[in-house]
Amino acid sequence: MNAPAKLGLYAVLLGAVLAGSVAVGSAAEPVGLSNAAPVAAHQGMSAGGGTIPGLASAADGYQLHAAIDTLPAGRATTLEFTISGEDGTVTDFDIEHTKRMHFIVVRRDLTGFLHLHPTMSADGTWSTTLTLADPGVYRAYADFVVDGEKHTLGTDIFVAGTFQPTALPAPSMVADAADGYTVELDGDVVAGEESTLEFTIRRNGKAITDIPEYLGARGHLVALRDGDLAYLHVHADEDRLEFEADFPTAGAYRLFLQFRHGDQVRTAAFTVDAREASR
Ligand SMILES: [Cu+2]
Repeated sequence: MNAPAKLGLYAVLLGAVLAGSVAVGSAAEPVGLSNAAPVAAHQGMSAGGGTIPGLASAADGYQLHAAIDTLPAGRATTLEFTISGEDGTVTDFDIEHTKRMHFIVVRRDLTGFLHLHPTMSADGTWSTTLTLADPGVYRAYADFVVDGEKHTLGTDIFVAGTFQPTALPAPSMVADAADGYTVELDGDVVAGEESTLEFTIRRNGKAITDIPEYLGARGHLVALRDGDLAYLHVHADEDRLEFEADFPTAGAYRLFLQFRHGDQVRTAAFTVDAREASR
């Protein structure tokens, strides 16, 4: 598992195969999550060009180049990367949800979730400092918008050491978000059709309604498909923690909901099992 080139090729091939199968399975149905808010504000939420977001390091004419693919365990390290397009390194990114780049890192067993906002130098080099506490193979996603179109490119990062994979937690409608915070998920998750996901935040059992904006929304949701880590990233309805989700296939997904309360960003992780639509 420590040959980046092989993994990269595997991801590209897998992406191609999945894109093909989705195209056959539901011709008009884009893979992705759409927001409950008006569609105009969330253009590009579909797969874009038929590829499933996050599975490839190059798609739709753009490519992610990470300066390093190996990080030491438990030590803050600066990671640099660039995005290239047809005319070379891209420097002109659109602002999406108050940032020009959203960078998500998660270990391939769906633990250790990080959501970072790198800074860009004039030549288009993005950099962010991160600490990956535990050894293993991580997936990093660069989530950005250029000329109004959303792109999500992925690459693997290795952290050497003894890797202890964590089994995917069983599906649950309640997640612990530490410091007495719990989040309850309400919604019927059905593959291949729009599912509404609503979250209720409680602290010490009492419902909390004063959720301030975090990056221009009440909350952010990243959904990753178990098995291949296909990526879906959405933002909440302006007023409520509610999302419209389009899970492409039946099976398990890990959801990472982020919200801010008490001047701290908190993350609640859920396993959901998208069921087959009844026919
Ligand atoms: Cu972000």
